[in-house]
This record gives sequence, structure tokens and C-alpha cells, in this order.
Amino acid sequence: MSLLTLLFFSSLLSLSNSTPLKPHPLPITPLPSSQQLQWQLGSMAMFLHFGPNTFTDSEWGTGKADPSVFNPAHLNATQWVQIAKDSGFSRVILTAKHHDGFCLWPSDYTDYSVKSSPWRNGTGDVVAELASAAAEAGIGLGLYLSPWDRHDEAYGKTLEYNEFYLSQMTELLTKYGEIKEVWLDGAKGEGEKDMEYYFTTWFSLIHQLQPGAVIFSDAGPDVRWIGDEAGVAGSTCWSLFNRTDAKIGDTDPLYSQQGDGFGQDWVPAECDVSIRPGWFWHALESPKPVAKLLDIYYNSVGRNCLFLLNVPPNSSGLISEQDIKVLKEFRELKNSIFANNLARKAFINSSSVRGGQFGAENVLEEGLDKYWAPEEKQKEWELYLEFRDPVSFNVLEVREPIQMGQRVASFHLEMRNVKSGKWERVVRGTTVGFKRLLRFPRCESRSLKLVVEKVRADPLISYIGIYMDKFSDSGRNSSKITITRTLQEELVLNDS
Ligand code: FUL
Repeated sequence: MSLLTLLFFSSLLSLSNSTPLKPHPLPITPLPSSQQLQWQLGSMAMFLHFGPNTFTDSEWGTGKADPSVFNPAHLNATQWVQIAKDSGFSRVILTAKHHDGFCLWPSDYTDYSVKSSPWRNGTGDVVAELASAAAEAGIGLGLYLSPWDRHDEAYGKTLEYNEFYLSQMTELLTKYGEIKEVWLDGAKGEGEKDMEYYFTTWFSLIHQLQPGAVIFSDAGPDVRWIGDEAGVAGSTCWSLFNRTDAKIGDTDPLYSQQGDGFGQDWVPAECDVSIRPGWFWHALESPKPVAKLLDIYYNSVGRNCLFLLNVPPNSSGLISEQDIKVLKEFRELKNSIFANNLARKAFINSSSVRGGQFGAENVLEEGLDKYWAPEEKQKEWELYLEFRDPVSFNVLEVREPIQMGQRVASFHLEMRNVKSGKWERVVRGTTVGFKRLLRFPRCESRSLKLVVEKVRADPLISYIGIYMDKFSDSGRNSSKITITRTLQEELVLNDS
């Protein structure tokens, strides 16, 4: 028998001998769509508020500003995209039209646009320049098309305005390549003309024209507003939600912030906040300090949401140096905390395992497809981490494989006291979802235990991280005590 034939028969033999894998547990609905999964994996997006307001020092333009004010001498969308990419943002979202009605692309349905401005002698197209820079850099593009339009005369006439709005939407979704997100703002000024937006039609058309896009609004359908403009999610934050319980333009902030553990729809939340006090650039405003951005990261990405940070280009058409500096510090700070997962040094075990490929060691591998699954019908679900030497830490990260549904309703971390040998509770949290980060005062131990308390279905855990965040360290020897109010509140909440 030749060597080749021998190899062939032995591989057949090993195939027939291998034990079939234990199947995955049943996912628990509602489940994310592939677009929602991709959106969530992106973690952070950069918002770009830009338009006549940038030049007139306003936030809500009246719609009467002369198009001649729009003249950014050095506009460079490649700079915007490069900064977004270098700072770890997965997509950029531009205000193609804000409430003032001015279009950053040469729309065929109005003259109130870049084509009536002196910029590039009226031949420019900001959306096109951004689309090509984003495609070149390989990051996603999202567009904001404000429903509230303070310029166009059709506003207030329901049929006429819906036709106008959808024609503009069609331009944006057919001329600029792949669009990853359509951002529908719910704002409308007091005493504005009353009219109806045909949301159902809008959503259908958007999905038809850009099947890969998620639609953001106060109530989804794909991504919901978090309910505040501070970038802070509820310390309980479900991706589960009832779309019918939320009304665009009139939401209950608590429902938006927390989601709904009994919700029938998968509508995860996006936390929008500006790096500066305003959404648009103003010469006299400065960016938030890096400590604030880190807090927002913990309270958005660390609470199962996407962090949408607005970094407004200035009147020369560039992102300001001050903002670039803070973004660089933010990236370095995040890396310094999260690049070193101390859990990787631990020996991992669990209270039970569903079967071969679902072992506890999976929680040290990035990616959703490998996870720890306990044996069915258990009353206790625990993961154990044993270290050779004691470790100091003040951050816990837990992730669920959300393609299988969101399951964990509450959990806590315990550690064995180095001196007394007794188990002590470190921190308690409610929901997990895609990613949960909890900060607490610095601890030291050799043995840790993650205890899942309440679930919607057998818990599945895809990742565990244990970190030392020196920047937020409240330990005795630290000079930088930056435990913030939100964190204090969380600690109180978790203790109760
Ligand atoms: C709000 C708008 O009114 C602001 O101008 C900004 O665009 C923000 C993101 O949404 O509702």
C-alpha cells in the first residue's frame, strides 16, 4: 500500500471515529440582525456636525443663513477619516443636512446647498469627499438627514414634505456607495408646523436601498437613542426593547437608557455626546478632558452600547488640534488599560460545562463564536480564576455571545481575601450584553469567582477581562483619583 493510500484510509478512519460535537444551545429571541451585529462589533463611531452653523456660531440654524457663509478654506475629509481611524472609530456619521435644511451635497431638489456656496466655486460635495475618504481608509459611512427642515417651504405639508425628504434620502443612498448607518434625529423646535413623517415608508425605502445599513432613531428600528446627550447608558442596559412602546420625538428617557428585559425586539442603544459643549464647532469652546472621555467609554461601550462621539470640524474645514490631542490621549489611555488582560495569566475553571467545545478556557479568547456554556438545568453558574501570584485589579469585563441572545440579568464578582482566606464580594452588576465594564476600588487576590445570578436562559460567557486601570485608581498610593460621580452612583447601586 502506498503512503498516500495509507494516509487516505487513516483519515477516513479518524473521521468515522471522531465523536460528533455537542450542538450549540438554542438561541433565545429576540436576536440581532447581521447589520446590528456588525454595528455593535464596531464599538465606537465619530459624529461630524458641520454646515453653515459652523460659520455663524449657532447650534440650530434658522434656515435663513446665506449659503455664502459656507466656505471652509481647507476642508480635508481625509484628515477627518484618518483621525477617526487612528482613534479607534469604526465609522463616521456626517450631518448631510441638519435642521437648517442646508445640504452638504448638491441635491437636485433644493438650491439651499453647497452648490449655492463659494466653496469650490459651487462645485463641491462634502458627502462625496467623505465617502471616498472613508472607502479608501476602510471605515464605514453613516449619514444624518434631519427630518426637521427649517428652510424648505414644503415643511409642514405632509405629503409634499415626505416626497421631498424621501427624494433627498434616495440621492444620499444611491450616489455615495455603501452607507452603514442612517441617523434620524427626533428634534423639532417648539411651535413648529405640525406634520406627519411617514416613518414606516422611510424605513422600508432605506432598507431597500441600503440593506447593509442600520437605522437609528429614538425608537429604532435597528438602533435606539440612549435617551440623553451625555453619552451615558443605564447601569442596566438591555438590547431588548419594545419598539411599539417608544415614540420618535417623545421617548421616556428611562426606558431608552435601560431597555426592556421583556422586550420583543432587538434594538441596542447608541450613546451620542459631543467632545465639546456644542454639537457644532465654536471658536470659544474647548474639548472635554480625557478623563471625561474615559468615563463616557465605561458608561457606554462598558454598558452594552455604541459610543458615538461628535468631533466637529472647524470653520477652516479641519478637526482642531486641541481635539486631536485629546483623542490621541484617549486612545493611549484605553490601550494602556485594556491591552493587558490579567485574566490571561489565570487557570480557568467552571462549575459545569455543556460539552467539549464549550469549556471555560473559551472566555480568554476574543470573538463571539467561542464561549463558555454550562451544563443544562444547573442552579449555579460560576467561573473560577486561579492565579499563581496575587494580582491587583480594579476593572472587570464580561461579554456575552449576543448572536445567541442577551441572557444575563445579574452577576457578581467575588475574591478570596489574601489574609483571611474568606470569599468577599468585589462588585455586582446587572445586564452584560456585548460588553460590560465595571470599575471598583483596587483589590488584590489570587482567587476570583464570577457568579451569574439571574438569567433569561442558561448563561453563555464569551470573554472575561481583569484589568488594572491606573488612571482611575482610587488606591491609597495613587495621586490620580478620578472615580467620578457616575461611578460612585454605580457603586452605591451595586451595594444595595
Ligand atoms: C439633537 C439635535 O437637535 C442636535 O442639534 C444634534 O444634532 C443632536 C445629535 O441631536 O437632537
